[in-house]
Amino acid sequence: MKKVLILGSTGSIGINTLQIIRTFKDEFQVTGLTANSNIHLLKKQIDEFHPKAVVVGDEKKAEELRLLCGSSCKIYHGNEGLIRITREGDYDILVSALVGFVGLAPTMEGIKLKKRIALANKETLVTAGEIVTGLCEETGAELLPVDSEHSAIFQCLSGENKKEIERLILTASGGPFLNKNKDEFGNVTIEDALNHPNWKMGSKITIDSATMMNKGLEVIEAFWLFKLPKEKIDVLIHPQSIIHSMVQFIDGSMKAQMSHPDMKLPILYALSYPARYNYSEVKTDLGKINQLTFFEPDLHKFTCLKIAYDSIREGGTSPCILNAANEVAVKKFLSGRIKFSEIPDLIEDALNSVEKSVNPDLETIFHTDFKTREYLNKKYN
Ligand code: MN3
Repeated sequence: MKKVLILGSTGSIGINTLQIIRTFKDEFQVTGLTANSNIHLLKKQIDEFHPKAVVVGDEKKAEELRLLCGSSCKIYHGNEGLIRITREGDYDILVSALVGFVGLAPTMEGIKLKKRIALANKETLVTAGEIVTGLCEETGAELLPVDSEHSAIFQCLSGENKKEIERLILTASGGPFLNKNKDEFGNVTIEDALNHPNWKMGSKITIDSATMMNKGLEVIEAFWLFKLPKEKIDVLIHPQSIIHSMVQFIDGSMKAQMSHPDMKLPILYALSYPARYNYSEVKTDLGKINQLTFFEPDLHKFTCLKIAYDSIREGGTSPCILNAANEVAVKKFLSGRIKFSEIPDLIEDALNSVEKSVNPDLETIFHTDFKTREYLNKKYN
């Protein structure tokens, strides 16, 4: 029986992870859960899975939850609570599914303790890829990708020699605005942007899919996970989202991993690896899908993807600034303060204005993240 701690249990990845654990009750046991504000769902999860400890966003939420739960489990709160549960918690697998930069510090705690990390938090590798992968090598912690693209590449590379890889091809659905012209981007509404054609996800990542920043962040993650030169990581639009990514080898052969788009599959693989479990909930019938199409992304239209590529080329704290600026810009778009078309403008402004560092340590990364948010929040209040 593997013990599982889920950071972000009321989010989309967290809910799907619990669905998998519900199906494989004899294999996995939940020992810890965390949620930011949705304590009513967290209460239901506590009643069903009986974790030993949970974390909520702040003290007020912790008090509310104590009234609901009594003393059935330990309740911590805030960032200190996240550090405490990852440092002291009793677990084998850390499902790192918090949204945003806040996921970095608790994930590092799991790596220090040599746990298996089922990584769904993009920011961990985007902002601190060098430090995080270095620490994994040092401690022997396993980093298993939950994101469907990286899980696909990880599966395609099984049994292969890294020296024989020609290139990685991350597929992208293209999001809801694939067929819109760039000059229409100024008028798209929040509802339009939240309406993803293939994947049901949280609001931050859905907006990132609409701008294609999501794919940019994934290219940066792939660079750190698979340690290949940046030139060997390509993006291809594949609107059906059946092929989750591909690897091309030096002999010209390609491997692709396919399934109906459902996050439960990469989650299950990250939990069960190296085994595959018998699971029949998600059916893939290629006969019904009829056709798979592909085309090159338009970097002029999807400026965010181009900016992300540039930031990997620049390295250092550039991806950290990119990430923080994008988080701020998406928040401002979702609260109606800026237009969809202004998201890349804010990110470029931050990349041109916030002080950069070539070889950052963890402290510099936290400082740069803070400075980027401060800069944009002051300027675009
Ligand atoms: Mn993805």
